[in-house]
Amino acid sequence: MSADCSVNSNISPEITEVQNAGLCDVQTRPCLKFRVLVDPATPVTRSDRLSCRVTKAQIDISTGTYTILPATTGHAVAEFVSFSEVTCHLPRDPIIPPVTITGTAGTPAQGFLLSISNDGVKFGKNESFVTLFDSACVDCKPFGQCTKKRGTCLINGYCYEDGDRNPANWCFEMCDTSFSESSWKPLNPTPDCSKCSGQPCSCNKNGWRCDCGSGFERDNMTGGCHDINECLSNPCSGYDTCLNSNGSYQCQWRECPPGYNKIGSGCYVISSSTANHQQAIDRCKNLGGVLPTIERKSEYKALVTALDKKKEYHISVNDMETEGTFRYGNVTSSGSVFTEWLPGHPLTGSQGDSADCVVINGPNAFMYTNVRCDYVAFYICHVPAQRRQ
Ligand SMILES: [Ca+2]
Ligand SMILES: [Ca+2]
Repeated sequence: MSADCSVNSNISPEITEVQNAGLCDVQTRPCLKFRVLVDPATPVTRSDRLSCRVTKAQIDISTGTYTILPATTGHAVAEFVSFSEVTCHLPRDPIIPPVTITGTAGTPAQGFLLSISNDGVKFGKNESFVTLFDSACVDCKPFGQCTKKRGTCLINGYCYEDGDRNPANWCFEMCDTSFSESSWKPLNPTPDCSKCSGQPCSCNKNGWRCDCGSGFERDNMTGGCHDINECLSNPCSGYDTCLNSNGSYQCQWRECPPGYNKIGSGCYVISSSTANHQQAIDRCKNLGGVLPTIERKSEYKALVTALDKKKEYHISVNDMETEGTFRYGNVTSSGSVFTEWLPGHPLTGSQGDSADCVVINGPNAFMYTNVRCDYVAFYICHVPAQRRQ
């Protein structure tokens, strides 16, 4: 062996002191590392092979003693701090505060024996003892002398303070030390679903939570349920009216579009303003309709009962295309056109040449009167009524 610094690898560092007398409360820090001081006579070497050896010890809090578990010995990461100081990493903390509790039993206190090696083979003779514990229900002194604190619960190996709820069964079980320090006191809560708008609620770790069903959505501010207004997304077809309701909606069947009235077998708007023939066509188009096509006398009779006998109304009949041949404005093929002409109408000759439109003439018993197309009158708009499927 040459006289270089590798000589030190043959020395096994002896621990003289452990951080905080070997005690670590998981309530104050994670307890994943311990600093240990080493006798300067057996110095630590900065080397890849520097390692800590860790052996688990089981602590019995009923007697305040520990039992070494030899089969658990293993090497752990060691960090070189100085020739007389090392940080040893411990196995992942076995003492988990009961936040992420599972069915697995915990332990409120856990011991470890530590020793150090410069070469990963030869370890110091003095093994040091460290104790990890949860001060929520355990008090510990060095060397695993742990006792349970009175007035706390230790259930399935986890600590709880008086009044704590079971995180896995929040609404129904509680640590009540006047009932038991080692088991849950069953609670008999009344579910509080008052803000859920009639929807059910269930328990989670924050208490009662609304289970908003279909047709409802959760209010992020209050946690309550409120009705979804489905009508805002226009779910109904045709002229149907959407009626929102609590948790649902309905489409109410309607024969005529909004603004139109059912008269006879059609849907009509009777104007309250006047226009010439083309303006009347345009205004009806804006209302989704057309000037009316009246095919049967029964329809004509029904319609005129809704009209004012002091007014005249544009309808679609005209002879713009062929003088003397009257057609519906929105029908190109000629066919039988129902007419109820005022005597002397339709106009003929030069009068007929300039009079190509027709109004229903209220003062003259609602008979068809041939007028110029720029004649200003009231008008009627029409859409077919919707047939129930
Ligand atoms: Ca609704
Ligand atoms: Ca004409």
